[in-house]
Formats: sequence, structure tokens, C-alpha cells
Amino acid sequence: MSLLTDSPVWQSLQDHYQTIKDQHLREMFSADPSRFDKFSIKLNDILFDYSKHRITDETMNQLCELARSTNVEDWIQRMFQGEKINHTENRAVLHVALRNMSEQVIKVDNKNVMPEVHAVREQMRALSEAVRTRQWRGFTGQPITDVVNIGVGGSDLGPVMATEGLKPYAIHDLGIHFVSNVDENHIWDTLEPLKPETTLFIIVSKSFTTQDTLVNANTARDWFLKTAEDESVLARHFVAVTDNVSAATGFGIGEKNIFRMWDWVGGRYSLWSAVGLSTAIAVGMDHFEEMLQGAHEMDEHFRTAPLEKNIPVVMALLGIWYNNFFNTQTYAVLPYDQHLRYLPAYLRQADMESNGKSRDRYGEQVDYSTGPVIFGQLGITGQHAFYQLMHQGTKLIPADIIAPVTSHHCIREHHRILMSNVFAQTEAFMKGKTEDEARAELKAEGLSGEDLENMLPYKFFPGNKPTSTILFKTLTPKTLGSIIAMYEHKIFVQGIIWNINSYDQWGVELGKQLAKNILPELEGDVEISNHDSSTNGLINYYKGLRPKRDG
Ligand code: G6Q
Repeated sequence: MSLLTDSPVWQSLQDHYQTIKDQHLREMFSADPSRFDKFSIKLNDILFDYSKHRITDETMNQLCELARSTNVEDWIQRMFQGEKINHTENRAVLHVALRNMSEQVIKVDNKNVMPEVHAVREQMRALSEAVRTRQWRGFTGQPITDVVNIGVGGSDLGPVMATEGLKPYAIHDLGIHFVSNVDENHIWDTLEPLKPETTLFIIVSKSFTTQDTLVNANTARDWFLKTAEDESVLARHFVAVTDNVSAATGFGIGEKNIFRMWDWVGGRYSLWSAVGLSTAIAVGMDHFEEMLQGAHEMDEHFRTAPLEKNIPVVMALLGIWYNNFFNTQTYAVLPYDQHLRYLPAYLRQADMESNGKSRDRYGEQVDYSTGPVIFGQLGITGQHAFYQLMHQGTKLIPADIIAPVTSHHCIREHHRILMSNVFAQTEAFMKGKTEDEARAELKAEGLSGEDLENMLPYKFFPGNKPTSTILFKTLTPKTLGSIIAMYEHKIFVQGIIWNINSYDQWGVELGKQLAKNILPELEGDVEISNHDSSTNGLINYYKGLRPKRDG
């Protein structure tokens, strides 16, 4: 047994689970009319309602005790103080410094990082304003009409999500595009309608060694030079965001056009840095800084609120309650705001790459389940697709339902209809439909006798499906910043309790290494035989069928 599963509080939670597991949320709500007041937290315009979870006061007391016994409060301070808590890479974890809007000094290796952070923010402001005001001109003197962000993973998903999230704040005659896939269809489809004279590329790669990004960047460069025919004008069309300045200058990007990031920013936590440059260009630096402000306010809440009233901590504890005691395997993220459509994909990386670990901080194999499978989609789309399994399937899937009180537009009754679905789904997940209710409905529909009895088993829903509902006024830059920071900190707290390092990602290395070995084997026609029979068979099938031009 590990220290965690052997601990008295863990054992006690296991016993407590036995008393809760058969209780229905319906009964819990009837027994305690104050559940909503008790189990909801407000921060600015964000309401976090967790009353529809299979918890009691005792559950929350014990879960908070778990957080205390695993020193969560201490770890929070360690992160904010720039301690090298990413121990396998010997790095601090300081995305909070990127959105530190206070005067507070944040140090890494005894050096205050804030002056550099501010300098890069100013550099972002200058570039984004020059592009937005049409002062940044391409090599023919025409203004930039399209910006293409080339990056992958953490250098792509954040800006994709935030640019879409803040679409109502964007200027509409500027195209913002994202190329991440090494599949040439992605860059082909993106560049086909664009003109080199009016396109600005942002090459985003913390390492500047990521194959996918470098291949796409080289293709973009070729595409551009085919028209421009002059490398000296590259500076007007290519900028880079990286921690590897020499590699970026080697690519041909002048130092003035390089935006620094730092090794204390993890890729999937980097959207607050110059990695968010495409978003800043789209919505303007003032709005980008409002997003930072929203994140900062969540950081302050996380750093200072008591565990019981701390939104990210409570979210983390609820996740652990299901993951480790109810043995759920998944967690759904269901936004009801069209502009949050990329949030599930963003959180899938943030959560699964961070907490998809099975060795603890001492290098020992864990004997408990860690990060869940995160999935999701716009809730309204999901309702017509996979919610069936959530309502009546055999799996228990806790979910977050996220919705704005008002939309940016006001067209007919759209938003009210949307919100009626939000409330209906959280209620349906919780209450289900009892056998008696289903029977009464079938009777009202005119069924009786054997016909009614035959239909009855299919018509009732067990309910008792837990959800959190996160409501906010409107999806402003500030609210978006707060929501993302809230999830980042939830992930952090879970990592601390599971005693894993949420900030490395060694598991993604193996595939990259093997791909490097396989790439030369794809040249020529020689049959490959040094792998297992499946891999050999697949490679040889590919080599046999591919058109000659690829050889
Ligand atoms: C994120 C991961 C990963 C990374 C990409 C891109 O935390 O480390 O998704 O962001 O592999 O890396 P580069 O920015 O170095 O190209």
C-alpha cells in the first residue's frame, strides 16, 4: 500500500463511500433544503454550484482533510514562490507569473522574472497594435490581412481555444489561422486562399525542435519565398515565440522578431505568454490583459481562500471522490457557449497530459487511479449525441456544465432556449425519472396492460448522475481567464494529492523517438523486417501503395 491509500483519511473516505454510494441525490435534496447555499461558491460573476454531487457535509469535511493531510496549502505556496516543483525537469512552474498583475515580485533562482514578463508583454502590445492598425506592412507595402499561427500541442491548443472564446472582441477583417498538423492537408488548406504579400506567420515552439512545427514552418517559408523571392523581407512576415532563440535565428527570424518564453512555463500552461500572440492580435492587447487579470484574480482566490471555499480545490476534491472512490474513469466537460467549443479539447490536453501519470514523486508505481479520461463537446450538441450513454448507459460520468447568463447577441429567444436546456440537463442527470413517473407518463399517453409493462423498463432513468454547474455573466476576456486558471489549479491540486508530477510529459517521448527511427526506413523500396510483424506489415503495405513522388 502507498502512503496515500494507507493513510487514515483515505481509509476513512473508503468507509464513508460505503455509506454514500447507495444514497440518491433526490433524497439528499429533500433532506436538506439548504444544499444549494451550502454547496455553491461565488467568485466575481462566476457561480460554482456543486450541490448536485453525491456528497454530504461529512464527505466535504473528509475530502478537505485529505487535502490538508497531503499538504495542498503548502504546495500552493511552493508553486507561487517559484520552487522547482517540476522535479523531473528541475523547473519551476510559474504560469502564474505570466498573469501576475500585481506588484508582487516572483523569483526563479533568486532572480525576479517579472521585468522580463513585462517586457515581452510590451513587445506583444507593439506588434499586435501595429498589425491591427494596419501599420505593419508586408514586403509590397500592403497591410497584413491574415495571421497564421504555426505550432502544435501547447503551442496551438491554448491560442486556438482563447481566440475562439473571445471572438466577439476580435476585429473581423483580420483572418487568424492555426496550423498544427504535419499532415500537409492542414497547411495546404490554410494557405490556399491566402496571399504571401499580406500574411504574417507566427512560429510558436518553446523548444524550436518540434518536427511537426518545423516542417510546417519550412513549408510556409517556401510558400512565401516563391512569391517574395527575397530572404531579406522574411522579417516582415515571420516572427517566432520560443525559448530557443538561436534555433529561431538559425531559421532566419531576426532577434527583434523573437518573443521569449521561459523554461518555467509548461507548453500546456503557456497561453498566457507570447504563445497567446495570435489571440492578442485578434482581440487587442487590452483584452488580452483583461484575460490575464481574470486569471490573476482566480490565482489570488486559489492562493488565499480556505480549502472549503476554494473553487479549484473543491473541484479537484470532487474529481478525486469519483475517480478514486466511485472508480469512475471519465469526466465530461460540457460548455453551453458556442465560443467555448474548443474548451474540451484544450482541457483534454491540460488535464490528461498533466495527470496521466503512474509513477509518484518518489518514482514508485502508484496503487490508485490518477487522471481521468477527459472528454466533451458543446453541451447542446452532446445532448443530441452522447448524453444518452450518460443518462442510461452503464457508466457513471461526472460532468461540468458551463454556461453564460447572457450571450453577446440577443436574437429572438435563442439564449433562453439554450439555458432551459442547461437547467433541464443538470436536473435530469440528478433526478432521473422514477418507475412511477414513467408509468404515469405512459398511462397519460394511452398505454396500458402488457404494452405499458413492456415499454416501462426503457422509460425510466436512474438519475443520481453528478454534475457541477458553472454559470457566469458573459464570456468576457476576464471570465475566460478565470475559468481557464480555475481548471489549471484543479489539475495542480489533484496532482499534489496523487503525489505525481503534473508538469512533465515523458510518455509522449517514445512515439517521437520511434518515428525518428522509422522515417529513414520509409525511403526507397527495400522491404522492412526489423520490427514486429504488424509494424513491418504496415510499413511495407504503405511502401507498396504510395505514389512514387513520395518515395
Ligand atoms: C505541453 C507539451 C506539448 C508541447 C508541444 C509543442 O505541455 O509539452 O504539447 O507544447 O509538443 O512543443 P514546442 O512548443 O516545444 O514546439
